[in-house]
Amino acid sequence: MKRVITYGTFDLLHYGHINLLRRAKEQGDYLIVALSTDEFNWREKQKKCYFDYEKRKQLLEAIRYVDLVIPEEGWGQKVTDVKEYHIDTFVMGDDWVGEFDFIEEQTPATVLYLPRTPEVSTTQIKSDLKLN
Ligand code: C2G
Repeated sequence: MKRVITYGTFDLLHYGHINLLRRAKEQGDYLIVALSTDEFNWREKQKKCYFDYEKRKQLLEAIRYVDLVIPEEGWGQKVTDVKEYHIDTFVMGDDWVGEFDFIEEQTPATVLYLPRTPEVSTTQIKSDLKLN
């Protein structure tokens, strides 16, 4: 069984996220999503989510491509996660290109950056909604 992991906030879930999750699942048989906790988002990304962690987790668990959702509580957990869950492929959108190459040096996993869906983002959705 080929195991894949990806990380993110996934607030205001949209088709860009779904495109990423679909392609991540195509890399294997089992997809784990490490979902940023509210505390991590605020402390490390200065992001205040519209939906809290439990709601964002509930939405992700309803997606056919997603097999398991675990909390992302800090930047430093990725190597441990990859080893603990016996991950074969670590996937992120290419806005992160290069940022996680160390995973290949420190674990047996392959790192794959996938093209983002260009025209949609949670930030854009929030800004558009303010205008209407
Ligand atoms: N994404 C995408 N296309 C978009 C928007 C997002 O492919 N239009 C991808 C991102 O590249 C990322 C994933 O969807 O791989 C989740 O996006 P975010 O929720 O914005 O995640 P981010 O805040 O970048 O957190 O430790 C890593 C961080 O937790 C990633």
